[in-house]
Amino acid sequence: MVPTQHQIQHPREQLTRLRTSELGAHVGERVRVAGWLHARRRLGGLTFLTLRDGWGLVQVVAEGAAAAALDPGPPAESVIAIEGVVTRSAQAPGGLEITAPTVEVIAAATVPPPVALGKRELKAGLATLLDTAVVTNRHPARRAVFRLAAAAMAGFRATLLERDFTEIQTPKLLAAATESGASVFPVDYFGRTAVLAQSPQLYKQMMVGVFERVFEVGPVFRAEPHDTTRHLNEYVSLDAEMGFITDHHDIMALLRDAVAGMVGAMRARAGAELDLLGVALPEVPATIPEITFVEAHELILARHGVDVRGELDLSPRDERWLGDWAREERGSDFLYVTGYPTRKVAFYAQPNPEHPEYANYFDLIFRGTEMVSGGQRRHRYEDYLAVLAERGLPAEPFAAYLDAFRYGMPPHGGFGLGLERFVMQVTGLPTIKLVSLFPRDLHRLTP
Ligand code: AMO
Repeated sequence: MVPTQHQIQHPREQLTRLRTSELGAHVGERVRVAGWLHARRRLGGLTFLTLRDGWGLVQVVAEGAAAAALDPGPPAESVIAIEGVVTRSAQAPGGLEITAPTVEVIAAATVPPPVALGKRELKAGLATLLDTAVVTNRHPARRAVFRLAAAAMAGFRATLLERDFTEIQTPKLLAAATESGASVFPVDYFGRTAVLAQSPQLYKQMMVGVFERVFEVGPVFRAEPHDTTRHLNEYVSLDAEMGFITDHHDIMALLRDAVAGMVGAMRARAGAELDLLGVALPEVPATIPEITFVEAHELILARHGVDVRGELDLSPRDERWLGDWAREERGSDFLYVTGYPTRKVAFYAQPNPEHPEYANYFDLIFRGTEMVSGGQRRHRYEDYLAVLAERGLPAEPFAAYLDAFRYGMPPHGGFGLGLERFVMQVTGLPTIKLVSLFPRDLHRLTP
């Protein structure tokens, strides 16, 4: 068996490194911890250090000569190891501290961090936070956001694996756009122009022909030149696609379970992070309320006196209003809007057989912001040829995709969920840029 990091014995040391999260079981023992020098302060003859590792923080108290030796001591963020006695202390954060310490500097920081990380709150403007993300992502409040995202991905995977979906990875370098020609990043591909995938859409559909049920967690790229609080130029898309469905309601039921799995995993795997951020998780109703696109327009007229009938989409303001209505009238943070105009949705969307001007398509609005799009797809070859011709789109770039339908595909559908949108809405952060480790936006290609 491969030993985990904390089981590896340091050759020169007698003590095994413990994680800060393990200290509660070692009160009264001499232990070794290692991590980053998070904060330091002097009080009377005492020096208090805070050590941060991948799991948490622990306070270290030195007195006498040991305290003097730490003045000034290594700079903040230096990597240090400490050996000392785990002691109960009502005043210490977490109720424990390490006393009688010896301090070993493993790697000294060469410059002070650009923003003081030792404070409870990170005091810096958005641009500074993002430009120095290599360091600011170390702060417990920033790290907590990314742990929540990781828990959400784990919950998504677990829910789909339980339902016998197969995880796939589809190509990100493509010959043509998958969503719309307007917002692709071109890439030089050995002298030809390739584009970065805007979604795994066409490939996840093809893979229904192989596995019936597939999902993917991966990056997608949108060249939208807007600087908004809800758009990134690279984001993580959680995609699923399933064969042999009756209509989009099968996909909406699946998505409901996936979101419940994501919320459940956040609670189970990131409880400390939720507490640290003061986040209240949403309840996912057993059945998420649904309103049709046409009803949504009527509702907006009745409640707000604004006539948006005839519009082909919902604006961010409309989504906000619908989110308020769902909370107030249905007690739900989530709302399905179904039946978007066929003219507006992608060519692969299946029209409603009874009202072909509306598609078997939906958006999921979460706390007033679109978080997911999905629906039933067309599955007959001749329907694709017809819709491409109708929209004046050439069939040639879609040749491989169309082959899937030529060789037989069942009724199917799926969805794409934006991970960062979801985590932004859960945490209530003011911009999606704070939910991406290293956001790619109009101005930022580094760090
Ligand atoms: P759509 O383009 O609506 O659908 O995207 C689905 C979800 O992805 C997120 N999203 C974004 N997040 C951050 N920055 C962006 N620029 C951005 N654009 C989209 C949103 C959105 O709801 N192929 C279809 C899905 C499907 O039908 O299966 C698609 O990509 O949360």
